Amino acid sequence: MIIIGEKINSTLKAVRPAIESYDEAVIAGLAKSQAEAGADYLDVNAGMFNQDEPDRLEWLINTVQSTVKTPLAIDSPSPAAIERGLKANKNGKPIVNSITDEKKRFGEILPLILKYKTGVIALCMDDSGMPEDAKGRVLIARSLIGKLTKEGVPISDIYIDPLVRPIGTGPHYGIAALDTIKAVKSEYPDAHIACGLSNISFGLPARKLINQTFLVAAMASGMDGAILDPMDKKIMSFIYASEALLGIDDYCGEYLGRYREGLIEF
Ligand code: THG
Repeated sequence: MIIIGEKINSTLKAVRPAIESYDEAVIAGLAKSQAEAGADYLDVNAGMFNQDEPDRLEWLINTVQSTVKTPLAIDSPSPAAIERGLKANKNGKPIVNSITDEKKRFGEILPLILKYKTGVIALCMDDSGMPEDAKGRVLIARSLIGKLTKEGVPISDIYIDPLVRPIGTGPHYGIAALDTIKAVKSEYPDAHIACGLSNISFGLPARKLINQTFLVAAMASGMDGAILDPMDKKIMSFIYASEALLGIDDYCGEYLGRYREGLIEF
């Protein structure tokens, strides 16, 4: 599983004030703990700072890079903020989070992906919005993968986000995401999936139970990447157990290793 650590995000109540006050220790701490917990990428988001977003994002990235070498997922819909982030980047090949099939956004963000040769998370939405069902989402995934690869983006640099929406607001949202993952992964085995997991449980009690259960179903459907909290030992344990069960952890080597390190919790 490709783990994208979600904690350096200005929408989080505990994190926003640290960005507001340029508190390097808090951000560096989140970077270090997520990297040590097994994050492959660190998501960085300064979206709450509106017109100040490019400056704040640049500061976040410089702060992260002074602490860890983990590559970044630059989380913004704004081309100006994304480009500032890409210019500041020194931590290896980043992922742009995210592009969509909306005409304007696609046209503005594609040149950045090509210029900086980045990976890209592509959301299954277009100018008519977010399709309710998997059928509509898969059509958009196909359109995005077709256009991106035609422009020269390697398929293995594309991470399809199937859109995870709260099951509390629509009973079909779990299946819509799972069926999108299955269809995209069977049609494009070399593309990746990147899901924001915790949206699924928004508004419900015992959210972690829903997140964990959804994670297992999504991995069984072919999900190979997720944006989540890598410091959450239980969700990480579910990942290692699922990989062992799905035959993508040879002889349960990773599972056993994590167990010996005391990292398996249930
Ligand atoms: N897809 C893509 N990118 C994304 C998302 C997605 N980026 C943002 C988001 N969704 C994923 N990131 C987070 C970061 C933190 C939390 C959830 C998602 C989180 N939320 C708690 C909650 O909602 O209760 C805590 C809130 C708080 O403390 O303020 O921790 O889907 N491509």
